[in-house]
Amino acid sequence: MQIKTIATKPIDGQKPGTSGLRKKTRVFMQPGYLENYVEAIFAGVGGVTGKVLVIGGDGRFFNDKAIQTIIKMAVAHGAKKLVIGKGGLFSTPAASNVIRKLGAFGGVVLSASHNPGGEDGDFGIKFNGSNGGPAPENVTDAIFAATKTITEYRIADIADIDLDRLGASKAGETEIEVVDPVADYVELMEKLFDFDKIAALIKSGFTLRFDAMHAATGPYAKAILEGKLGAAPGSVINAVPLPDFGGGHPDPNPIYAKELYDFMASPGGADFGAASDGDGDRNIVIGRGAVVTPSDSLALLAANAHLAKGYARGLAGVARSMPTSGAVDRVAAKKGLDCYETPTGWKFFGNLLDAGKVTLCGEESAGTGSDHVREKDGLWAVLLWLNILAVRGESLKDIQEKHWAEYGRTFYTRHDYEAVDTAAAEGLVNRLRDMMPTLPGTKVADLEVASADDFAYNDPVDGSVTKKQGIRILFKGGERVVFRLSGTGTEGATLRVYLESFEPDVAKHGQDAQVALAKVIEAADTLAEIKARTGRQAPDVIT
Ligand code: G16
Repeated sequence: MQIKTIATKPIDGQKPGTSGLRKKTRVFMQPGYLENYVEAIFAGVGGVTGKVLVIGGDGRFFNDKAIQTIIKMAVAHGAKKLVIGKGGLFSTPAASNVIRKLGAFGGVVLSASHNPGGEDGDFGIKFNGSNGGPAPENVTDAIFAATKTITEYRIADIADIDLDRLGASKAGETEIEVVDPVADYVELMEKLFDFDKIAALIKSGFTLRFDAMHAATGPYAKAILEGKLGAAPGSVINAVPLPDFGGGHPDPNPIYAKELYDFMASPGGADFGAASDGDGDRNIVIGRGAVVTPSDSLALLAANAHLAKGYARGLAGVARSMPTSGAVDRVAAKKGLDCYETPTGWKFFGNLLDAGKVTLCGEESAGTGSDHVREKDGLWAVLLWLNILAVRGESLKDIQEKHWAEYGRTFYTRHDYEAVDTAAAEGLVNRLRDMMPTLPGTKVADLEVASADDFAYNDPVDGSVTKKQGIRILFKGGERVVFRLSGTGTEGATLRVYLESFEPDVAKHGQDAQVALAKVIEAADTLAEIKARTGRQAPDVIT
């Protein structure tokens, strides 16, 4: 086996964002682009010689080719063993599970998550550490630093591995094993949830529909929902992962998962609907006549998780990202649980989970998860919901309304302005930052600003400090608006505006969130001059 050392030069802009490096697929396909970044990963994590690595992705266009390159580079670096999902597939949570189960050094996960795929779509790559979670900031900083000093990369001159054939082979010192990506995950879910109770619910006539959006979760959802739990064949739709996600956009929001939302709103809809994203870590759940916001889902799961066997012992604590609504805080307060507020990015939950401080975490961006892996987990959330529905024997709508009656309802919405001119978006945020000291006392749209700050996080486990994580403006009535720029977009800047208000009055819980939040929305636009500065009259996506 020949190992080639290829001279190269640093490539600008290989800075990992909220979740690894995400770029246009064509950018990744440029000669040397992927190779440079993989070499930088290997350098940033301290080398992979003699190490076990898990490799897989969400199956999007270029996934297969990228995996072959990564295999050859890991072989050239003398990795001990590479464990690869059949067909090059691993959902993000399944990869996290396998890393943990094998005690691997880490994993390379290929995905741009909810971003569209295809040659003209997006691609992404991230490194997960031995805890199964996304690399923390000190590691992503080291990887970025390595991209700026790289002079060469190493790659083994070997034939492509047949990713469709299960089994082990050897290249140089490296054992390469292609494994079933689904089996270990199914086993883990069986340990956490009462499959017999969920199966009995389904047998009694309860119907469900799961939209896998032609992405990574399809095979897992088929195996569990239809295979193990007895849901009718066809309950899992768009189940086959495709390189272009069937021409769709694998983001389970009301725009891109419209097929599911429309079905659930129709007279023939199911009792329970759910969808996940490109790499299977996000989820949304819908009941008959009830859409659950991700922030509410976290709160409801926190209030009810003990009904599933894997969480019967109760929760150690809960965590949410800062822009996620305060609904879960109210559950934590009532149950006497610690509640942590972290920056956006699942990597920030890793230390809290590893230290046993929290059991459940969640984000407004359709992510919920627990200490069973170190990633958010779409199908896990769906199964926890089904377990709760099976035990309580009530509809999702009833459960949600009872929850609001007990804890109050936190109205919540996120407005996204996508592909905005980067200078304009940065200018908007910088201006708000400059205005912060003078904002308290300002009256706007009938609301009075109580405080304004730029969120900073002091990690209670390792003491690291992360600054500038979003401008928070709190109003006297408890309403809140948060402004931040996305770290996962691949075109211009995406401005995210997170809006919420708390409503204790049950009589008002039935309102539409956009109506209930009208004043907060108006205040946000006036304060930040959103329309004028972005040139947009309305958000591109409302969730
Ligand atoms: C990633 C992160 C999440 C984050 C989301 C959106 O998720 O893991 O923690 O909430 O991006 O981040 P941003 O607001 O910066 O775009 P995923 O599902 O895209 O991997």
